[in-house]
Amino acid sequence: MNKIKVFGILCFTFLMSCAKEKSLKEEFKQSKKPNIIILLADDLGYGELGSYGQKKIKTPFLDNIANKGLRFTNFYAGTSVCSPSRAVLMTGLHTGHTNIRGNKGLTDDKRWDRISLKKSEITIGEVLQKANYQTAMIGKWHLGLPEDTSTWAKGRGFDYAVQEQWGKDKNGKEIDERVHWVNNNQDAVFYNYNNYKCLDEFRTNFALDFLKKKKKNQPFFLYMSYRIPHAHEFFLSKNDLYADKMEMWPEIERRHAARITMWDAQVKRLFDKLEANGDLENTLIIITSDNGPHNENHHKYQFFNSSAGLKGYKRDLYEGGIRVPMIAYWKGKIREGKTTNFQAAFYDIMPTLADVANTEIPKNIDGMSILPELLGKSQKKHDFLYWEIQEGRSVKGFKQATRIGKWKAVRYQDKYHTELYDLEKDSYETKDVSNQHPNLVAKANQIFKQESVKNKHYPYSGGVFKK
Ligand SMILES: [Ca+2]
Repeated sequence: MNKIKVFGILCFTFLMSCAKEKSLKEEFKQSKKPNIIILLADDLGYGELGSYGQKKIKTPFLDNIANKGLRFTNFYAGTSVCSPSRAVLMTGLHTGHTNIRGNKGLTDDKRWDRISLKKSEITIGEVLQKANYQTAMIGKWHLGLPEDTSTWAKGRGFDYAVQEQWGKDKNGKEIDERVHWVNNNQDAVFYNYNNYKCLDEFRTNFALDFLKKKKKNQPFFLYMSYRIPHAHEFFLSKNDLYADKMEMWPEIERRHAARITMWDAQVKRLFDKLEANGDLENTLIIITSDNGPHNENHHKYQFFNSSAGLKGYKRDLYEGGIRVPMIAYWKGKIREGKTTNFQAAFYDIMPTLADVANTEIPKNIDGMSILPELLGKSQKKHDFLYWEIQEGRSVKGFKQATRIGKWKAVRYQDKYHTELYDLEKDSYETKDVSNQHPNLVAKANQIFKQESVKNKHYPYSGGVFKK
């Protein structure tokens, strides 16, 4: 074949792929802009929903939604704890590029404390606000500083924001996490747990109020950030869910199961409201979790097999720490009742939502739109996925991982060793095969060096390798 012919074929293939891309965009341009909702659980493990194999904890409504939506089996959080994972979700950057890489980092005045999103990091809220969406964020934000309201959700792209603060401020003053701040500190509402089944009922009330008051002729984006099943819900009213198990299960485990089941009911309330408003048909809903199951406050993640057998839990970069449930629901639009093993991560959500809103995707992010995958169309794949985390102020707390197709490499820096697993043969990461595949290990190490950009708040970012 001569060069001209080859060039002609290449041009034709390129034009055809452009036409395909265009038709997808045209399809969305023509219809009314869809509403978008993210329902984010906090520390919900890969195995904690009935649709992901959970046998003891009941999640009937979400199981029903999974049956009518698209269920991902290789979907990953941003990393394995709250703040950095949520930073990834909001910005479309992976943790080698985000400003937040741990729940705490080194502040400018050398304390080990909270770090906020940088103003130059564009959030999903800002993207969708610019695309004429009404935006709302309710619940746990975890990306700002208590003393600087410009870093709160209201200042980062959300027209309506109800958020908690917790822990201590920079002067060491304890903050009551039951207080929910409305639109920065314009108002504050106290969560009196005696009046609600759980914190997520209290939060859902704000969401229902937003859905009631929003403008009808403008699309909306609701980022609903729940509490369950995080260990931190100390203020829980008495409930008799799973009362028949009181003799068999430790009380902490009964409460754990009860909270997940109560959350399921809160999600139902939200769906019912959407249906009553006539919004359900035109709303994309993403249901997922910010990291793997926790093992805190005397709760044992093995009790309900919360990671579905995957290795590790919250704070680990083994699969149990980062692989999370992800259900996408969009009545009549996306593939229904299907499961996909497509590999994607939190950083794909922002570009996907920008695509759904038919607006420009911010440049220089790590994610890509997975809208074609949702619609069952031809989808580009990632060459690899990347995660890092800084836990505590020492080199031991710096961890990195990458997934390259079926391979998974994990590097816990104090070991100076890169482990390698074949997830197709060994989904529970039991057999380190790094010795047999030096080239793959070298490739993973190259990813670890190149993807972790140095950051002054995280002293070990940029990789820790022996000289
Ligand atoms: Ca979390």
